[in-house]
Amino acid sequence: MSEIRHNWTKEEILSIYNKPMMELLYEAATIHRLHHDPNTVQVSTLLSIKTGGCPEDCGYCPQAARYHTDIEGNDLMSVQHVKAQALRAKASGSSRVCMGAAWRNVKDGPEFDDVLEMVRTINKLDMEVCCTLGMVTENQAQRLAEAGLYAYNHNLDTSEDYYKDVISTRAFEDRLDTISNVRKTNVTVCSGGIIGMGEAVQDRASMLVALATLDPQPESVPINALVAVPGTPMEDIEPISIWEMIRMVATTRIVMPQTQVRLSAGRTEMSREGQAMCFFAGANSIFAGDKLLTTPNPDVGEDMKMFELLGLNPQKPFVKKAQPETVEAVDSEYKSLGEKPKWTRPDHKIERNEEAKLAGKSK
Ligand code: SAM
Ligand code: DTB
Ligand code: SF4
Repeated sequence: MSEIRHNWTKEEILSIYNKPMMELLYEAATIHRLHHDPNTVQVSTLLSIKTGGCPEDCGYCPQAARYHTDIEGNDLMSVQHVKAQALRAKASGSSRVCMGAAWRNVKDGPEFDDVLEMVRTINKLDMEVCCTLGMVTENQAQRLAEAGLYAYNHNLDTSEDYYKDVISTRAFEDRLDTISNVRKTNVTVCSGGIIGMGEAVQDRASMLVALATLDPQPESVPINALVAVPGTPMEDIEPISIWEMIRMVATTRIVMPQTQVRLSAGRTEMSREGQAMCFFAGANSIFAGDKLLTTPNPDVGEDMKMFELLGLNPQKPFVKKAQPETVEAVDSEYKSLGEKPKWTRPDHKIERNEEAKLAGKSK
């Protein structure tokens, strides 16, 4: 086993990222094999339990209320609907369900109580449950843990520097604070980012420094390619090349050897050969199902054909960590505190975000 290092520097990571491709692939694949079965890839299913209408201004996101995108927003899904979708996901080979909500942060109340019930319900189906609900306090993270949450997704998304060019309604520090709140529980941490938002390679390296120097490192790191959605501030950004995705996956694998590296958004633009290179370079998870949260994703049947072609097997649930126990609502040790947490709101002006917000008004 190679050692887990928590003192990576940006220069070291950049020099890995920029290695000749064949050396980078060889090194990443070698480390991958020391820690993981190279023929196993986890299949997760995303469920958008609350779509659109988000008060944040994330420049990449079609769900921000202020931009003029075509997505159909809706209220929180019912527990029964979530259960039915989870059963479908399980039947099609998924071992994990990730529920996403277009919220800035979790607020105590009936909606959060419903989400806790969704977590209990899916955990009882013997699937790994992940949530991505925005910022959470320590008490909220504890309540999710008690319900049986396996993972919490909260991406750093980019470097601390570039974050200021992407989002003005919260700060990079808020993301780290939420991750640290989750870390105080037995819920595993899923945190990664997006490439292809106009950031420099240096920003990608800085983001990896921020993730790899966490101790412990995140159990899961999603690498998304920007899906440039019309109406968002990033609608006109040119797509990145597959080689950048491969370099990013390989570098992530090398600096975080034990982590599940997720080949996340952007797969509709990738060939099978491109995805195979990503699996070779250390990616060992995908999101399956014809939709991510709001944007298209490859058809699950096509993905299963790709698995067959490459001799890949879907990973069983709870291979990396035991299934958490579910505590019922009536037996809960952690009650709602009704906190009004002071998450920041820097509110600096980001030109392209302002333009995208105003654009629809003149249409
Ligand atoms: N609102 C919560 C939050 O922001 O943490 C959870 C949902 S949010 C949609 C989850 C993640 O989706 C973001 O952190 C971002 O990495 C990813 N995402 C959103 N829009 C994307 C896009 N257009 N392309 C790629 N990834 C995107
Ligand atoms: C992550 O890193 N990627 C997923 C999951 N975590 C929640 C979300 C991708 C969303 C892509 C844009 C959309 O479909 O709205
Ligand atoms: Fe809201 Fe999350 Fe989208 Fe940002 S990424 S606008 S917080 S749903």
